[in-house]
Amino acid sequence: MANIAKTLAGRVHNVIQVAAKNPQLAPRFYSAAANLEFIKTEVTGEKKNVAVITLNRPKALNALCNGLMKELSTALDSFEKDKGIAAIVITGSEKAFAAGADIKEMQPNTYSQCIMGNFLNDWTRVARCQKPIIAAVNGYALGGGCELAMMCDIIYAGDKAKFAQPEIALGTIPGAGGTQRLTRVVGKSKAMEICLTGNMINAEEAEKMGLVSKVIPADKLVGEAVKLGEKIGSHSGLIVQLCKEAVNTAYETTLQEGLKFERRTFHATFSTEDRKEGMTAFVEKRPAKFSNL
Ligand code: CO8
Repeated sequence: MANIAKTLAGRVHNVIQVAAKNPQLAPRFYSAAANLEFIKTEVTGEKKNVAVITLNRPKALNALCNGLMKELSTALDSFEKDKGIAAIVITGSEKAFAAGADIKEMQPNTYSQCIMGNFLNDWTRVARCQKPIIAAVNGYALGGGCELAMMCDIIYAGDKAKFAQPEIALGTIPGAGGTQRLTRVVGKSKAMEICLTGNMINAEEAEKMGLVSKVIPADKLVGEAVKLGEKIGSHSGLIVQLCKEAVNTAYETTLQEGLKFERRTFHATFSTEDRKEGMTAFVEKRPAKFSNL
């Protein structure tokens, strides 16, 4: 505990020093940042409109314990409310995005405790976020780590990333999307093989099967994910939100219902100032200035 306090005090001190010398370079840390034990948060990008959440439990390869998931949910609550944030990046370390749910914490759980305590019910905050979330995956994304990445909207992988659903080797099955989201993304045969063997797949294979959208050298990964967040953030936040909802609807409904939802949402954009501004700016050959109205 004393070590954690010392590390946090050192980190805060360094941030204050950087900010004092170069205020424009200083990342915006949230007031609660000094109390975080399992994650780090920072606001970055040229316009300081991309939030980066770094899972920070190195000794356990970022295994997802209750404390970590609570801090992650709280950070998402605050970034979702923050009008200055356009996109969120979730990342880990070079060795591990997350090596799964914390097996040591789960080990004593009984069936009754899982049911009565609704285990994992509050671990899906990422999937409910209205703002776009990019997973920047370096190293291991195993079990719950892979599921956490799949709850995000876009996955960028470092070239050494490794994905797996190894729950089968622990005598259990994936509990937060490994049998469902993965199957929708990669198809039945591949998802079956991944879930029934627990085998790891590398970044290249993951890209080939559509699980990740890009493979990037490990040391450039977070920077590229932030750039992606900035690009998304250059558009209207209001329309980005509607567009995210429309793409997600493709996973939840039939093609006809989805197409109807898309068409109605498209029509609805015509009631917004940002649609008017976007098209007017094109016609007037100038950059659009969006207002989220
Ligand atoms: N839980 C708890 N501790 C872990 C975990 C984990 N999932 N993974 C690694 N650790 C710990 C190790 O116990 C070790 O701790 P210690 O030093 O105290 O012994 C430390 O991290 C370093 O790990 P290793 O020494 O094993 O490191 P290696 O480089 O030799 O191996 C591996 C790395 C291959 C990643 C290996 O650690 C491993 O196989 N880990 C377990 C992977 C796994 O089975 N994950 C699935 C867990 S079950 C699950 O995720 C259910 C999902 C539920 C939904 C979640 C929703 C978001």
